[in-house]
Amino acid sequence: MTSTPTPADRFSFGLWTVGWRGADPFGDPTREALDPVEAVQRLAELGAYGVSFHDDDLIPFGADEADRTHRIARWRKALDAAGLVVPMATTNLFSHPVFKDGGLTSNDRSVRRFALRKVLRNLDLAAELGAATYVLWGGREGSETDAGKDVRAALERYREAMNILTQYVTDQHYPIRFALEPKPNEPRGDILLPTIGHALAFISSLDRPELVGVNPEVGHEQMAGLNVVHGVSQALWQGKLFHIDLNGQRGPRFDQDLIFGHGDLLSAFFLVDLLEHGGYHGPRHFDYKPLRTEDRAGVWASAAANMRTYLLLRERAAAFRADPEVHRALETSKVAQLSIPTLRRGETYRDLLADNEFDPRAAGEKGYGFVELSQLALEHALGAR
Ligand SMILES: [Mn+2]
Repeated sequence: MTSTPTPADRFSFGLWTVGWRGADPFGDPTREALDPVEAVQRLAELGAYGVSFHDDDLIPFGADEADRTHRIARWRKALDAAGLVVPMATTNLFSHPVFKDGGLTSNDRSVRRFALRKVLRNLDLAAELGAATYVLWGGREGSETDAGKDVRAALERYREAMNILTQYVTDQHYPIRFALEPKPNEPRGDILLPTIGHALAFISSLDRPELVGVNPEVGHEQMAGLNVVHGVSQALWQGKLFHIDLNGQRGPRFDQDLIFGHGDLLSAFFLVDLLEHGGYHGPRHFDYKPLRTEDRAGVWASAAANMRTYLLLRERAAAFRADPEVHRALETSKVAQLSIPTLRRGETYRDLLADNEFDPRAAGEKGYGFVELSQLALEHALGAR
């Protein structure tokens, strides 16, 4: 059955996802800490191929050298035994109080220097574990008051940091690329690089833009009221979709990190269709939180649910693409015509200006048939066709 995940599907999970203990701003943890070794074993059993981590997920902040070495060796052994890879790594620059005004863009210069050292150190571990992508989610890079942050200076420091990091991986010959993860707010009132578009514009200002792309998260775009399929499409079009965080969200509200598909299901359907048919070959990475109401069994059920939902939607998207009725509806809607250049080969704007064959009244009267197409998609998504 295609809804049973295998490593060929390239599903990966953050250690912090299944390891989330359910603490929120109003309540204590509802689950015991999860051993990263158990996480690896269980995820492999469920059919995942990879696991990602923040430095602090694996090595507690401030751990001594011997403890660090021991924890890495123990985890590495578990990875090898389970046959899991580490496609992506990242840095925790948000939990410790030292990062309360940000890491790479803190107003305090000594904090910025400390944050950069923390990233550089974890880059060595990422390279050692074979991670191809290094994600930067700047959750604390922002402000609550516009009086307290010179945003232009903060962006300049962000750029300085990215230039140092890309210089470092180049000098070390690490085959690592960076992916910036946009988010509009939470935990800061406003976060820098709030959307995919902001991040793409920022990347174009860097010394080595080819080493930096984006890691869009479904819920983060939807928190901003944006269409994640459009954002991811633009990232793909610009060759910048280096990684993706799949999850669910119900519109603009706090970051829900629901199971993939458990928010806007139709958007999830179109996103899977885009990833499967749009040329994305990276990991299908889930960045979600198992509901706080669940016990350990519920955690593993939620991990399995993410993968199963993706596979079901993949199957539904393939059926949509294969349906002759859909082909006819796409034709009526002229969807493929958009890929044809507006001018003919060799044609100039002079030829264009001389073209007076067009009848705008007739063209204005004709419908595009998007309703039929949209309904066909919905029926395929529901498994009704
Ligand atoms: Mn999130």
